[in-house]
Amino acid sequence: MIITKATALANPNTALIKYWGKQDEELILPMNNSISLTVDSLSTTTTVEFSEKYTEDQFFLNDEKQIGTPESRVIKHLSLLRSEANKNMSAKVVSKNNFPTAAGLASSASGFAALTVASCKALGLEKSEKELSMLTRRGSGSSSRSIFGGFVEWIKAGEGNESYTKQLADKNHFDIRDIVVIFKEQKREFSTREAMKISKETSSMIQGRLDVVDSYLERMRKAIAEKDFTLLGQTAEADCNLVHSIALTSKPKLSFWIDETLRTIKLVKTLREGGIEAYYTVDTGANMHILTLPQYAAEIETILNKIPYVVKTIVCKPGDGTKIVDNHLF
Ligand code: 2P0
Repeated sequence: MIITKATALANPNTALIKYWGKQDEELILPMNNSISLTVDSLSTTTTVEFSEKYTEDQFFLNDEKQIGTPESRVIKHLSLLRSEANKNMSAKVVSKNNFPTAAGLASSASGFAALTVASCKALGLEKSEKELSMLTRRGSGSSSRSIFGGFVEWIKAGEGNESYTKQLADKNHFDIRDIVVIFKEQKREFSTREAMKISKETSSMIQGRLDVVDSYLERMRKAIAEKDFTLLGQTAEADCNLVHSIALTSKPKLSFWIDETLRTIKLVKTLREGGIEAYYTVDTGANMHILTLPQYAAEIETILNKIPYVVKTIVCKPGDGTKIVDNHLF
C-alpha cells in the first residue's frame, strides 16, 4: 500500500499594504499588489498523509473534524494539488494553530501555506518558492505571501495570468515588532472572502483606492529598503484606513472594528504623542496589530496588559517562510 506523508510549518503574515478585491474569483487574482510582513511566534503546523487506505479526504483543525466551508475549501485545494501531481489518493489532513482561527489574524494564510507545502512534499512535487506561491494562492490569496519570510510582495497578474509572490527583504533586514492584540470580544459577521466580494460590487470607494495604491506600494517598498520606520508605519496606517473605508461604504456596511479597536487606535495615537513610535493596522477581525520598534515593545506590552478588554498580546518579530518539519501530528 502506498502511503506518503509530510508536515509543514507556516507563519501568518501581516498586511502592510492590503489585498482587497479580486480580479478573478476562481484563479484568485488580486486587483492590486500587496506587501506584508511574515511574523514569527504565530504558526500553523499541518500534517498531510495521502494513502490508498482512505476512502475520502478528512480535515481536522485543532482536534476537531471540520465540515462545511473549511472542509470543502481544503478538499478543493487537495484536488488541485493531486491533479498537478497526477495522483488520486485521498488524504487525511491534521492541522493545529497556536493562535485564534478566523479572527483577523491571517489563519487562512498560514493554513493554506502549510497545506500546500506539506501536500507538495507528500505528493513528490518539486516546486520552487515562486511556484509554491502560485499554487497556494488558489487556496487562499494571502497564503501566497506566507511562503516567504520577512517582507514580501504579491504581484498581481500581468499577461498570462501569472500572479506570484517575491521576497523584498529577509527577516534580518529590518528589525521591527508586530504586537498582536487580542480582545475579549470577538465578532465577525462576514468572512474576508465575502467581504471583498461585497466591497468590489458595492463600494464607491474601491476605484479611489486603486487610483492611489501604486503610490502607497512605492512608499512601502522605499520604507522597507531604507529601513524608514516612520514611513512604513504611516503608510500602513493610511492603507488600513482606506481599506476599512471601503468596507464601511459597502452595502451592507462591513464593520470590522469594535469599541475596543477604536479605543486601542486612540491609545496608539497617545503613545506617539508621548514619543513612542507605534502605528496600528487591522485586518478583517476586531483584533489588531501595533507596529513598533524593538526598544518600545516591552513598554507598549505592559500598557496593553493593564487594559481589562485585552485578553492577550503576542510580540512578533519578522519570521521565516513555510518549511518542512520532521514532527508529524499523527
Ligand atoms: C490582506 N486580508 O492583505 C487582507 C487584508 C484580510 C484583510 O488577505 O479569499 O483569506 O482566501 O483569497 O487570503 C485575507 O484574505 O482571502 C486577506 P481569499 P484571504 O492580508
